[in-house]
Amino acid sequence: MYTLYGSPSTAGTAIHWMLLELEVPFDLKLLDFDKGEHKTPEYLALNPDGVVPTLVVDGAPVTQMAGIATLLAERHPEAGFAPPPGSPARAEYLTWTLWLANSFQPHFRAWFYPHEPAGEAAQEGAKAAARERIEAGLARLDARLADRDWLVGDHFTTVDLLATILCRWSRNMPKPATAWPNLKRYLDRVRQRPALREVHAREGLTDWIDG
Ligand SMILES: N[C@@H](CCC(=O)N[C@@H](CS)C(=O)NCC(=O)O)C(=O)O
Repeated sequence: MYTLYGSPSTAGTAIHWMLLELEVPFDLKLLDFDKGEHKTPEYLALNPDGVVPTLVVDGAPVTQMAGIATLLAERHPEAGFAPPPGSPARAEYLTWTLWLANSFQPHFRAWFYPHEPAGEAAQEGAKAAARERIEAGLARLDARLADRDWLVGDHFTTVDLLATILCRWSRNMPKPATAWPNLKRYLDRVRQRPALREVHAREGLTDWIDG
């Protein structure tokens, strides 16, 4: 049994979407950031960073969006969301998963929480640097999609799920992901997936899903 701790329009949305893709039963606890529900001692015992998502799997908390998505793909191999260990696409799958989580996602954290890397006084500079790096990352994804439908292999995997959620986070930035033509084509296709549309409806998200 799964219990997901998330919050609307966050990294928790990626795992909420994944659970809907998998059509597995789960309990959902949406935390209210304004009330500090992600910083209570009870929640910090599950996720010491005080962030979402946390997925409780058979009673044990698992954290980190990319790690949870990969774990779910491995627990439900019938969905085909991760190339199995030893398969030809596995190396690319690991490379792109780790690139998204380690090299790309942190720049969004710096964009949305610029005081963390820079301190209160230097937030504008931190945002400018984060924007530059996010745009470089989006350009990298766009180039990858120039001659292929999916980031890894020949069908949708958790790499596409993670990339789509990160692209969504750029929607109110000066140059959002949809400004790149290959990414736009790709995202238009992914945005037709019923589970992504369903997670928007369930979390009350009305922007971006229709372009
Ligand atoms: N590296 C973490 C980052 C998670 C993260 O930054 N979550 C944000 C929402 S997108 C959050 O919980 N922010 C609340 C806070 O930092 O207080 C992951 O991938 O799970």
